[in-house]
Amino acid sequence: MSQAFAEIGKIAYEGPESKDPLAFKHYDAEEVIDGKKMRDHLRFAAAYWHTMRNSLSDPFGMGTAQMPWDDGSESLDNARRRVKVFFEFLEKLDLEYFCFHDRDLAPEGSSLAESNKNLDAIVKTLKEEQMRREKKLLWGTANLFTHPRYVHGAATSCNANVFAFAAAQVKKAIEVTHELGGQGYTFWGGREGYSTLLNTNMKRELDHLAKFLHMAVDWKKQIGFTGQFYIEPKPKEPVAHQYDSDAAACLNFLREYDLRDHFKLNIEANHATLAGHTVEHDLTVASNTGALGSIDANRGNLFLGWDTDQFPTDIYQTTQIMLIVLSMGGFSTGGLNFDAKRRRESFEPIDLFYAHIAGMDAFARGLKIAHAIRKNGRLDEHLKQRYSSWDSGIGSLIESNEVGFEELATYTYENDEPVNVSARQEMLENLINEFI
Ligand code: XUL
Ligand code: CO
Repeated sequence: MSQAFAEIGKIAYEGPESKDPLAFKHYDAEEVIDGKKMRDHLRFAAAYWHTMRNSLSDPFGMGTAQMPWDDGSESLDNARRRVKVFFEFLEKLDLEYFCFHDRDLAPEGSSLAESNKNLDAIVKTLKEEQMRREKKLLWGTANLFTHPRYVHGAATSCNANVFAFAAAQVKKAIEVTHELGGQGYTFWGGREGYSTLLNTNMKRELDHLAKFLHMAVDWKKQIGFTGQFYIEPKPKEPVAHQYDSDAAACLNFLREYDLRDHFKLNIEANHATLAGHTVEHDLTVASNTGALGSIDANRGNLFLGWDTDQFPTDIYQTTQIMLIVLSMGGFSTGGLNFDAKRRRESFEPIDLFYAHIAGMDAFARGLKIAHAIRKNGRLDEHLKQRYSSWDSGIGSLIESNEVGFEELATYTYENDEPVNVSARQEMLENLINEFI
């Protein structure tokens, strides 16, 4: 097959002075920052569902994306062609990783057996392309939300037969992820939640979800898959109340059901903001307990109340994200997956390149800025100073469990009213701006 993006060559790093929109201005994969190549800090992945399968439709209008390589059919030939186009794309952008849902890759058949056969056929091509182009699978997942059978959810469905079907589908998706050398597997609870409590036994549904995940852990062990399992929080959409609403809710669920050791979180920026948090909030909640595994890199829109999945081009946000990633010592199995789509108005194939270049450059800058802030040390020093009352005296006695209410009452009787110091928020925001 001739190239799908014949007029586009390999995207090169040309530096900040370049005016070429098809060049990297900041992402220099081989540049070493803090002892590690940029590519290894950032571990960029493309999302198959957005890159190859998103027609850019919205609730009011049909798809606009031009995909000259796609004949719109559900044939296996068409599915194979897409895989080849995808790997050409990864190669030209020097994207090392990718992620997929089972049903993005291959058409759903009229039975599970047929669906699995379709999947096997496409995975064969994918594996060949993966070897040939030296690409890696960051994580795989199963689509448990598009088909009408999942109308009431999958693992949390009121219908036990649907639970069984979902289990069979996930079993296969984990096997395929394993076969492709996947470094992780993500559970995003697409319809695991409810619209009204009038018809919902929440406790029973959550028990079932936990059972489902325990079965997945068992299966993973049985087949020897050593990749990391992730849960991806999202508070709403498609249903009004999704159970895995944010990082804290997921961690609570995992602990309650004795699953914490087997899962980390895949935090998506736009999901955090839908939950009413900043992305750095959810990343910090996860990272505090060693559970920050991977990131779905995108951003939301202040003026639209849904998951707009925009490309992450806000340098302020990429800086904040990279500050957290650097302070946890970097990714191990995870990375930055562009779970992002072009605007419906950006419908030409070349926009796929512009969009990913924009996201990669924004994260490269975020990485450089975050590293400079850390190296400079003033932000860290301020944080250290702010909590210095805990480093000696009464603070250290509290932290080392040497005092209780009685001693603290005596201490307070004997001392004056506490004196507070300003939090200096604006000064610190300006400090960040100094580096941007
Ligand atoms: C949906 C979403 C998913 C997951 C994978 O909002 O983010 O694409 O990342 O199922
Ligand atoms: Co996502």
